[in-house]
Amino acid sequence: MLAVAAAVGSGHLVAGVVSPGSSPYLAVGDTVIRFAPEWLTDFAKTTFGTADKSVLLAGMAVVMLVVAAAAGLASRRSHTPAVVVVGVLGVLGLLAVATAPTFALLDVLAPLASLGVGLTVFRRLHALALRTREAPDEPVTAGGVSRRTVLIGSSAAVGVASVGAAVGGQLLGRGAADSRQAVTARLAAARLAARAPAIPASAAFPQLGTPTFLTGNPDFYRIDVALRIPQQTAEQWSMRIHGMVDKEIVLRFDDLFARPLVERTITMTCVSNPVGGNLISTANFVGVDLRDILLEAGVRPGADQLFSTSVDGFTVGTPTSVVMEEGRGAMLAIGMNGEALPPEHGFPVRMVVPGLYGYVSATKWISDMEVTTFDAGQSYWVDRGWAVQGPIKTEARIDVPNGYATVPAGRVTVAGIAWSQPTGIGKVEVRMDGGAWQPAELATDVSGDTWRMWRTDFQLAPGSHTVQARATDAAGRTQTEASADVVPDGATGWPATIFSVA
Ligand SMILES: Nc1nc2c(c(=O)[nH]1)N[C@H]1C(S)=C(S)[C@@H](COP(=O)(O)O)O[C@H]1N2
Ligand SMILES: [Mo]
Repeated sequence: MLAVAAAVGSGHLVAGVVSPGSSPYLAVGDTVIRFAPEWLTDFAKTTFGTADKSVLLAGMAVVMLVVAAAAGLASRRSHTPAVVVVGVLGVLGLLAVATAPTFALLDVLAPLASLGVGLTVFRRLHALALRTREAPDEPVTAGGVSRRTVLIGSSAAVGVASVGAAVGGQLLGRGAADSRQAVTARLAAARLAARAPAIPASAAFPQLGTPTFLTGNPDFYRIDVALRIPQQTAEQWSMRIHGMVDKEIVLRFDDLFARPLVERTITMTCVSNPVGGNLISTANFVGVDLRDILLEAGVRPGADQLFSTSVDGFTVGTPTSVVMEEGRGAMLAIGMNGEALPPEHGFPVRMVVPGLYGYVSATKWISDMEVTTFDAGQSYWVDRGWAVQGPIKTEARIDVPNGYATVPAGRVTVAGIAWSQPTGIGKVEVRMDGGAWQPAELATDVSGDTWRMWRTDFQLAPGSHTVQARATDAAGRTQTEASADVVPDGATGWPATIFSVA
């Protein structure tokens, strides 16, 4: 039991230093919640309310102590049963951390520390206990302290250190989480200069198997090269705008709140999204207009690149002309779907520019912006061979039927999404087995900056079928049939799905 406590405590401590979300104990709890059946999470919510997570964590502690006690009793002679149990618990912690949606590479440190400490503490205490059982009163120090006293003292020390480590980890990791909670409360109380219009129910039909219009924060696609999720507080945040400007500006978090806060519904897309891929999501972002801030700074002529840097060192080069376009809606965002930005999506501040792929526009954990030229420096992904300009390409995706699904003969619904930010979708056409293109029914339009759902029906006989789709933007430009890989500037081609009718 002491070994398990030491494992949990040390993991929590290391996580507090590296990244609080990587605490193996908390990660296992989150994993249980993620994979729990809906009836169980509903039951927990109605029974325990907001204490549901604490109840789960306490329950986990009880289960672990019972398992540890049993393993201890089974290890009165050989250390094997307990080593296996501590090892399995440690590996579960590691798996929970590694599969978390918030995982970043250095997150492995906490569960590895946990595993190492758990095994070491067990082996040491177990060996000491075995020797004590043979000769409890044998003096082991010059002062005549008995082996039994050493065992009791060591056990007490491990117990105290475990609790201390857990508390320490909790205190160390609290800053950013508390700050984020405060920002969420502040956003809820803030009077926005402009709210995003409510999403009409007719803008989506998730019951068909297409996405909900707004993507929940935990489901929002995530792409970054961060080794750990930066743990900055809003109070620590600042961003300097400098370079080819008339006047340098240093923004602090409160300065953002002092400006008009606007809410915009924006579909973000990753350049690495293959045809048919899911690196695309939609959220209501709250933030300030980046164009207005740059107008105040006074961008000098010729400065065609906004070179932004994240606290993790990642860099992004955004075309100045796009950000300065009137009505484009480029923003420094602080809110996402009614809360502060989640840590993994850039808390406290990120950039969002409608119509540009994320790698040239969506700097998370932003900390600096140099107004410069494209000739003067290359951003992270441009340096690695990706295109300098990253406008989002018009694409359609088929969501139903699933590839290789078998559906009943008769009327078959084909449905999906299409996007062409910031222009918007004007038409989606679908064809079956190379036949004539037929227009799909489009869901209610929300904005050119967002995706648009589409659906249509076909009368189908049994056999194998191939359905294709193509989107046309609101300006009448149809997506190209030419299929291209994601490198260097985004995938193209008509999506196709092969399925069976039985
Ligand atoms: N700091 C930082 N910001 C980043 C990235 C990154 O690796 N690090 N990736 C970019 C890429 S490629 C994309 S597609 C978007 C993804 O944002 P999301 O993870 O919030 O969906 O963030 C962009 N901003
Ligand atoms: Mo991306």
